[in-house]
Amino acid sequence: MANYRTAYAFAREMHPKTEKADIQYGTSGFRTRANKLGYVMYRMGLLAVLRARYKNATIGAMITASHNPEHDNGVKLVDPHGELLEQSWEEWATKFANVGDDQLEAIIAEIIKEYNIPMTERVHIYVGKDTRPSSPSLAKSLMDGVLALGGKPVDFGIVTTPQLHYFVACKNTKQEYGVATEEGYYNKLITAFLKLRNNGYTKGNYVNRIFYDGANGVGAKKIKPFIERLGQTLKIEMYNDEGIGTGKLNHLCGADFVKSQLSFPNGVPPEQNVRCASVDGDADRVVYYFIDENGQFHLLDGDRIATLVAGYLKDLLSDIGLDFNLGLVQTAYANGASTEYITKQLNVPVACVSTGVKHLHSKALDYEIGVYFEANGHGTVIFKKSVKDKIKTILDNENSSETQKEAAKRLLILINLINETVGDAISDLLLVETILLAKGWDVKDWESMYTELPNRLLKVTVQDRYSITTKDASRICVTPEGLQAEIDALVAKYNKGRSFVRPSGTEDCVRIYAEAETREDADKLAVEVAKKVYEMAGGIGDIPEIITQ
Ligand code: G16
Repeated sequence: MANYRTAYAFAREMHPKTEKADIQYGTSGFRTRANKLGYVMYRMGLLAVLRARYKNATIGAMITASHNPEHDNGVKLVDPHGELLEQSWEEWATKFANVGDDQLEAIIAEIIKEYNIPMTERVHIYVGKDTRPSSPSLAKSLMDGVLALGGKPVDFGIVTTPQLHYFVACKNTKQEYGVATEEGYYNKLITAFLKLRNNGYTKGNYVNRIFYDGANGVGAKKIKPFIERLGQTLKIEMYNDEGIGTGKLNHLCGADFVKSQLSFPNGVPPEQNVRCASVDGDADRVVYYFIDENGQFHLLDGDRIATLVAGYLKDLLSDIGLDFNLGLVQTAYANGASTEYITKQLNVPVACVSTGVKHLHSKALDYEIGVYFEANGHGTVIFKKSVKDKIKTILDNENSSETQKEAAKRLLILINLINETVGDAISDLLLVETILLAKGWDVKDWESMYTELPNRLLKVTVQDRYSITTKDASRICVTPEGLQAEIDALVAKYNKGRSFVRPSGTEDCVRIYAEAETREDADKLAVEVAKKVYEMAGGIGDIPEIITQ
């Protein structure tokens, strides 16, 4: 009792609620202007301790606003296996953030009663932060909350989001997943990667050289141990590594910029046919791209990574001679051509879920091997323990052929290269490089797997983005009434047209997606739908148009 009374008193004194407007635990935790978040962080520190005690495990808290501009910040909580906070607790997070200072004591008592939470354990909360100038003070607020309820904050300093997820998984598996340190993370990935390259690092059209855009964030800092230790096996040329506080984080660079603007990021030299990769502000997504001999930009996004990975896993499994229930999870943003390729060419079932890693991750758990990727480059692969165990038996079985054993060995190493806890830009990049080398492919070979339908993303600012509600994994707009019928009418004008709209969970805007048979049509459809949203959902500011860089 004394514990949370102290927390309550401390909150009033040190971290009073400063904002009147409610805030919601969205697609990826809380995310807004950094100067509005002090008390929210403190309260998430409290909630993290309660969650850790309830689960009798270490919980993580990552302070980041990922792809958002530098002035924003945010926090997402990480559950015991390294996955995102369970959805039923998101409601508690939202309640905790929005109650008045004088109601905080009551809500702590309510959650303790509801879950019968023992208040004696001294639980650990792992805290990580990105490179935003606001992150240190927000981390301090969060750790104040942890301490106030008698938890023990463990500050990992500046790390990528996937590193923090990895640390939490390591700790809660008693280091079975790996060693819960940065060095442990580097060792695990680098060892696996080098083993997979020990037969050489060039083959066919594959060249062991890439350009890497660090988005002027933590992804630039944390690629350095890889650059040093991979040496000639993969020559990574890094760009966009500006210092902290320069205002350049994600500015005209990074995965989100490249994906949404369909253009080269600032700072990366446009050398013809060189594979380039951009990560986002907390290095949990990656997209590839290149510029061809005609100066044409080509994007290889999360859909392309998903198809490459799923196809390669199928090949390995067929060499091993084992048949597992392999499935792929996408969102409505997945290009229609990728879904068709996966279902028809790869014969892999595809599920479509709402945007947000949490939705994809939990759906992927339905499969023995679940591959999930959002088109924006966020994704990974999850393997059931029974799958890993069965693959190991191939190695031990004297009747297994050399081909079977080789493929089984390779797959087990590949699993160590993959960060199964969450999408990880660096791990995904190393995975892509491994597969391209194995196939002897350059970017053009990779791109030729299927022909993508041209598509366009746009944003519209409206008075209240939550006035847009959707269903069927965001593919149908429910309100404002009549908007879906208007979208349907616009889509019908274009060959292979498809479009949907949804409120962003990370930015104050409505997102528009459109695809069609030609680039011109995809762009036109996107603008027409965006204008409809602007008209019918209370648009503010500029009327949407395509701005090419
Ligand atoms: C977060 C989520 C992603 C989601 C993205 C955009 O990414 O982790 O799953 O796709 O936001 O979400 P929205 O369209 O709702 O703004 P990140 O990389 O920003 O953390």
